[in-house]
Amino acid sequence: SSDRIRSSLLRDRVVSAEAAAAFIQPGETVAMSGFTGSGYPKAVPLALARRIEDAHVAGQDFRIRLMTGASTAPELDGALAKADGIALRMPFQTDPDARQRINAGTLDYIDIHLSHVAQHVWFGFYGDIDTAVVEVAGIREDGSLIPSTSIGNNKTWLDLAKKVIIEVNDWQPEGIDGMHDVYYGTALPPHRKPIPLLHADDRIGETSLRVDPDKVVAVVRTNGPDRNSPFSPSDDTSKRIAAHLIEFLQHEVKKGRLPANLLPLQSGVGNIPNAVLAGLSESGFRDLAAFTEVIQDGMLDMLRDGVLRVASCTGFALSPAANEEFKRNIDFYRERIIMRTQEISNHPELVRRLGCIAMNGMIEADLYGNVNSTHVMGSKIMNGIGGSGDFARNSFLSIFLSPSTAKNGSISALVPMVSHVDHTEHDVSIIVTEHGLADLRALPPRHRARQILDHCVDPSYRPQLEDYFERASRASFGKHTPHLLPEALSWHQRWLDTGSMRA
Ligand code: 0RQ
Repeated sequence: SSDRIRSSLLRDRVVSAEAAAAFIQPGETVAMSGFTGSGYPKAVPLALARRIEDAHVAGQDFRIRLMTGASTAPELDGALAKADGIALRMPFQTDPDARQRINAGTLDYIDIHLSHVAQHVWFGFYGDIDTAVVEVAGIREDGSLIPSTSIGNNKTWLDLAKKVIIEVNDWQPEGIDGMHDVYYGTALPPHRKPIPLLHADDRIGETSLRVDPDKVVAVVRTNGPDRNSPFSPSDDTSKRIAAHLIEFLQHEVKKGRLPANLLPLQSGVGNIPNAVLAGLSESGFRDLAAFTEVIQDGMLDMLRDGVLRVASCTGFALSPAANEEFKRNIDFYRERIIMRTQEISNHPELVRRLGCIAMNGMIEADLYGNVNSTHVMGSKIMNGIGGSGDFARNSFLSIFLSPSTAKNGSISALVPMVSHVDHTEHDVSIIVTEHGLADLRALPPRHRARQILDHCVDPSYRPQLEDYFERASRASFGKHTPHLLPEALSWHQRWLDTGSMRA
């Protein structure tokens, strides 16, 4: 096929990954592409990790402050964490090596809403961006960049970085050209204007990213696959969670609170969201739309089967098989998928306007509907809040899905008080476990507790939670949101002490 680098100016900047990595200096703030394992740079981070290891062997200090769109892959987060090359990481990551260091207290991590990243950097909260490292699918004659399988914060990185390194990945489908919609209408307060997007499939921007060629210090050719998360088929628990949710959505349609083709779907990544998507297809829903961050296997299936008319996203998380399908039928998907910057894919203004149905996983929820998405036992971070808060607060329906227990039943996902709060009781409308669905809408706190006790908690923990609620309802200092403060977090402490939350 033809050369992906069609700008002669930028073709002259092609160098090896090692030569490109040499532009990055110790202490720099480096902003990279990548969102849930798609569209991240494949070669320069590995070369940088080797450079950092060499520096450490020579007794030199070499760490960077690393920003991305969201999670990346072993070749980026993994390699740089293993090399002890990251001083500070934001805004979201899922790498086991980085997680281990974060929880050991040796890697600083700032976990923020994904829609906040670009604007907080523009506001100057994070200082200067020294270097941007961005993967693209190609470079046009005029030097503009054809994004690859994620956009994330790339517009902001390219606009703000002092130096730019571009990776051109031949593995990405050339036919992806035209799928993107990069909005250049953002401004800083007090000069902001309404974002002119009224439907999930509106196009409001350009198909490529602009970059000042004078800032491009290196272009690197690569040919390597995205992370390709393996796909595990839905288990029984996921299917039961999905069935409760779908029954609820059908009920809402019958009541006239939702149209027959629902409202734009936002779906987190993982087994349970995949089961929900599969369940929607099987239940006869048609002509759906998605306004979401990540497209995973389930949404590709729905697009192919015509269940989903259109999907807006900023990145992908596909299995190897789904990735092949995506590349093979790229002309079909280009007509139905619109990729945006993450400040737009997750924009509160748009999520509120479109009235999304937000469906995300959680670690735990409490009697009153506060949700913890991030911290095990209140202190050990799992991944991060990601985009769940952007959608939870602003959606038409804010739904959280989880098995009722974790770690072989030694942990109840429904507890007296959450050990960390990401989504407050004010942001949560529905909680679903394999046992049932708690509808918290328009209910005061003690009625929300009743919903969770009656529908969500595992039977093996129900008497214990009933007992807490009953005693708290009698003895609490205030009766609005009853709690027994010395006991509120005792389930977590018991698990730390004994390995089980059971009394
Ligand atoms: O740990 O892998 O060590 O066994 O958490 O749990 O049940 O596989 O569920 O993959 O859906 O993850 C909240 C983490 C759920 C995820 C969370 C342990 C459990 C297991 C995974 P192991 P499951 P999921 C779109 C939206 C925030 C970001 C977000 C998440 C592991 O959904 O990161 O929503 N959400 N983004 O054992 C102790 C509990 C637990 C628990 C689960 N109560 N106590 N451990 N686990 N519940 C995407 C983006 O924003 C980019």
